[in-house]
Amino acid sequence: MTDDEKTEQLAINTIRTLSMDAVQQANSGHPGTPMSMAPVVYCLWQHFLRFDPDDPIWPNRDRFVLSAGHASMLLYAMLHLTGVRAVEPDYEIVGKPSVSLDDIKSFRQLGSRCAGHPEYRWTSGVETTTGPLGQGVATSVGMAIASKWLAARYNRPGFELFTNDTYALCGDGCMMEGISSEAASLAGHLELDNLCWIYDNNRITIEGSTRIAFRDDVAARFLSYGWNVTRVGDANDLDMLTRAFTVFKNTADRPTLIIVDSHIGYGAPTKEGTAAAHGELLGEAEIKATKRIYGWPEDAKFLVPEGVREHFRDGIGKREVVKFSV
Ligand SMILES: Cc1ncc(C[n+]2csc(CCOP(=O)(O)OP(=O)(O)O)c2C)c(N)n1
Ligand SMILES: [Mg+2]
Repeated sequence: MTDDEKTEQLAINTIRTLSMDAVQQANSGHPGTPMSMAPVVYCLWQHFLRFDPDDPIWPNRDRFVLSAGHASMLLYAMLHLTGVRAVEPDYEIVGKPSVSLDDIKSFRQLGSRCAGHPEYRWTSGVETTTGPLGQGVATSVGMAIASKWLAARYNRPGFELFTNDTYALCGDGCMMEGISSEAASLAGHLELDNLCWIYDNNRITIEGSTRIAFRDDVAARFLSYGWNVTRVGDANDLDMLTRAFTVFKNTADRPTLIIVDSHIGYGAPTKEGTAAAHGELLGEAEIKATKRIYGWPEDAKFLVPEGVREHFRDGIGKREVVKFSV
């Protein structure tokens, strides 16, 4: 492994371990999906998302929607590690972090910025409230339409004010909900090439295998809606993830669905791939064993190793973004 690859893994494992520790401390929550989707969100935020942590409300930012709202620690960990700033309700920027380490330590407690599910206008950097499955992906279609409308109305040659993309991360539950079908159908019809959904194809939901209740061929379904469909066979494969996001960026006239195969609770020796990793605590012993597998100090809690925040600052924090004032 090169030094860069080591730092990437360190950053990804920080997202995972913060999520595991927060759920354990809260005595409730959903650790499994943040653990498996950490590389996906890492790759997207660090290498593609045009989003300035210092100014999380500039109008032409890319939107990230966590439609699988139960995996909220994934988003809180990203907001913390990338140093997103808090914004006041009147939309004046203030200097405080949106999510501090203390907020993460008080995950799911009354008044915490890290509520069980992401809340819009409660935690800066959260683009829309999610939790009811299907809702986030549906909202993302509206966001993509809004961006197209603004571009059609205001962009002029050489003055492209609105060029942003919208990404949404969803799971099996979102795909089961009827609202995702309606919204995806409309997105295909409108040829929203500024819209990318990432489907966490882990074949597990709250009650067990998806075999119990769901047998859609999701790829075929989305092809019939007129979407571009691509696959990543392993959620840990950063090269294939990069390729998939690049395919999205290079695709015109249709939205893109990236189907990512993953193992919920990745790394947990007895719970990986099981419904237990969806919404139950891992437990102290399993957490220690998982940390050992990650090469992490097994007794450390809420650890952000040196270099991780700097790594994000040098990636997403430095990306050139074209801004304008309103
Ligand atoms: C409309 C709706 N119905 C039920 C729930 C309760 N619920 C939360 S997560 C979940 C299972 C989701 O499974 P999946 O999307 O596959 O997520 P994963 O377990 O893979 O993280 C359910 C049924 C909900 N949040 N919204
Ligand atoms: Mg699932």
